[in-house]
Amino acid sequence: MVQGLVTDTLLTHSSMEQSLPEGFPALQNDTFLRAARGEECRHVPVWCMRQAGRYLPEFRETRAGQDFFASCRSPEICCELTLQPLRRFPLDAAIIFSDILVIPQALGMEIVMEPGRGPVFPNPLQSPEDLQKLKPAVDVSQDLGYVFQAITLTRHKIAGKVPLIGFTGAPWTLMTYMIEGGGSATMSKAKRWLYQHPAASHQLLQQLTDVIVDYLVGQVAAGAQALQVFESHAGCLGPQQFADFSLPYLRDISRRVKEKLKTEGREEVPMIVFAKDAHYALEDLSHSGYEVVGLDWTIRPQEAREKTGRRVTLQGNMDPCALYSSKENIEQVVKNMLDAFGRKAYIANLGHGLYPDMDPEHVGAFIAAVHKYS
Ligand code: 1CP
Repeated sequence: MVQGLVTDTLLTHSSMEQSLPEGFPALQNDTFLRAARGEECRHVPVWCMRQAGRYLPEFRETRAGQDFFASCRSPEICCELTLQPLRRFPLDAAIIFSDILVIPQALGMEIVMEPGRGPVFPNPLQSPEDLQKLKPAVDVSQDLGYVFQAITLTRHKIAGKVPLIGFTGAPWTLMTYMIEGGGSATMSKAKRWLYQHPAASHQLLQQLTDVIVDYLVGQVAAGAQALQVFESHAGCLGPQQFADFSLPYLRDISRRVKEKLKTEGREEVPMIVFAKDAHYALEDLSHSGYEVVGLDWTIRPQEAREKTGRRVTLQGNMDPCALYSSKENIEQVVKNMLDAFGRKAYIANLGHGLYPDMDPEHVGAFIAAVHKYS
């Protein structure tokens, strides 16, 4: 009886600790953070975009029968899904399980996850008048507090093994989903806005930027040790449209997040910008206030280094589909990649996320090869 009471008290005490964004266990592996800051490292750090994903049988099991956004709203499920890849692989960072579309949701838009099709907005934005339907202001601690709770719980449970990355979608990428109503090959509806309704487009991008800044600061307050901004749909913009509708907001985000963290007396965390297929913007991105620039696989490492100089750390960029090749080939591709990037100011990763049909053993071969050749 007494034993039971003692155990109950201990449990309550430890679960209380895990709900507070303080008293986190000491970090044991800071290789990823050191590389992000351009400091000397013992080895090249490695993580994979979408490492918490459907290619893992344990992920499919945990997610089974659950609505996707219900999973996103459960700190316990997010924590479990985030930790799963760490149990299998010697990764140097974890990324919190969530989704970029939680922001349009917080702005009042309905989203359903259709199996086989992905996220769908039943009522996408059709004309500038529809902007009035969005919530004029988002209180991130109220509307996205469940993400912060997931981060805090996960940072405790990770037990200092590796740093935890928080993330967001960038304004343009979120705008494409809000207008297209889901994935799209051309993004022509969203791009039509840029040409026909530039003022309304800027209004929407600014509104998203304001939410994103608070959201990222909230993630750091909750325990995130680095932040990645996903501009996944940069590729459908040309250089001029990127300069007009993406870059100014990416810059605003890094500047304001850093400023706010400073004002609130919080430690600055490294920020990563991943603008997929935006080769033409690499030089500008290296001046945009992010410590790390993520690369997709369509750019040569040497060219990326030339365009970004020594201003930033580079992250990437193996073609995810190389994981369909033999383990021997994966090793060779990784060795070539490390030789080409060099081992300083570099974080090994894929050029985009893992796909559901990828073999976890080949993911393991990728990670092992980075360790072997670094
Ligand atoms: O049921 C499921 O598990 C659905 C698959 C899935 C997963 C695993 C979706 C739906 N989202 C996620 C998690 C997720 N999404 C993470 C988790 C952390 C990790 O990386 O391990 C992250 C970082 C994201 C970010 C995300 N969501 C992006 C940016 C990254 C990228 O891939 O470019 C984008 C574009 C999305 C939208 C989204 N969410 C899900 C799908 C299938 C899509 C793409 C839809 C489309 O454009 O067609």
